[in-house]
Amino acid sequence: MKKGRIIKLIGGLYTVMDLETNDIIEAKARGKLRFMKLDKNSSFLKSKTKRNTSVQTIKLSPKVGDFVTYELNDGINYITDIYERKNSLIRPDVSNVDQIILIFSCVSPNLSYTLLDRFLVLLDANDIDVVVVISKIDLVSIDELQQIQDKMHYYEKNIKIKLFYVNSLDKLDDDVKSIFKDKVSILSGQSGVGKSSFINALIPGFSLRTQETSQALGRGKHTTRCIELYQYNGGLIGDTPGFGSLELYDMHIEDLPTHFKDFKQYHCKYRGCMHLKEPGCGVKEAVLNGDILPSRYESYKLFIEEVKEIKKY
Ligand SMILES: Nc1nc2c(ncn2[C@@H]2O[C@H](COP(=O)(O)OP(=O)(O)O)[C@@H](O)[C@H]2O)c(=O)[nH]1
Ligand SMILES: [Mg+2]
Ligand SMILES: [Zn+2]
Repeated sequence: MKKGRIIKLIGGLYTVMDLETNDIIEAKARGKLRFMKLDKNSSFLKSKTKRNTSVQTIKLSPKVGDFVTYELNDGINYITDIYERKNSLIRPDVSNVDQIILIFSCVSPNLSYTLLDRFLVLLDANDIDVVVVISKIDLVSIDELQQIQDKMHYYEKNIKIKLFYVNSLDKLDDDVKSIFKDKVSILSGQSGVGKSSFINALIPGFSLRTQETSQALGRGKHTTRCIELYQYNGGLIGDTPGFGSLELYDMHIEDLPTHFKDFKQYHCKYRGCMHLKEPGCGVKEAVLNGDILPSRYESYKLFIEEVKEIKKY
């Protein structure tokens, strides 16, 4: 039995990288994988909100990112087992992700701090590390860049996120390249922020289709359909069209404050303070003092309303 990792899936055919030899092979999934017995501690159940206490049988298909065993049978490689997943994203459909690289551009489209806050809440809730890359720094003035840097410095300092500034049409610094070392990284961000261009700049000789090239081919905006992991710097990188759903649908309202890490250093009079109308709220005081970025608190209030709205149905 051999061990490998799925790096691509198209039309039921899996591309698997052998863990020992790094050979790339094609494989199919065995039917029995669809009915795996799981106990209550299985990571395959973690994404479900209602956890069952008994042993369960679920329908399971291998997905990109999975560690699997496979064997040759009558000239065809079959995936025989899937190892437990460290984590699992739905859209993009990929597992065992070490970090998400969030790309935001300075302009076209403009950097949306609300979207950044939304990503940070979702990724914190899923316990996935995040690196933020700001692209297209060559398209703004020094003053405009300074404004972005001032605001982003708040995130670096108070949320401890790793931050990089790039121009993907130019050579990238080695410290940007080093963030990918031995890790599985998934790029995410709005369409047009420069995800494909960034990968092209990282990997010499690579040419993923970017918006420019796809418009020239008359294919419109959505150039990246399914996920594929590319080998880079001892790890793997995946380019995605962005997260399918950015709704905070399985979020409990009481959990929302915990995903705003910059709020945690302030003390409130009441335990479980939601930082809204409560008296003696350290967070609201910090907003008034200018210690918390006003847009952070605006995002917080917006997400509270959204979670309330979703819970109504
Ligand atoms: N000037 C400049 N243009 C960029 C940069 N990154 C991407 N672009 C351009 O922005 C457009 C969208 O890039 P693309 O990589 O297709 O974005 P994606 O949709 O996120 O994959 C293309 O026209 C790129 O050439 C950058 O750092 N500087
Ligand atoms: Mg792209
Ligand atoms: Zn409070």
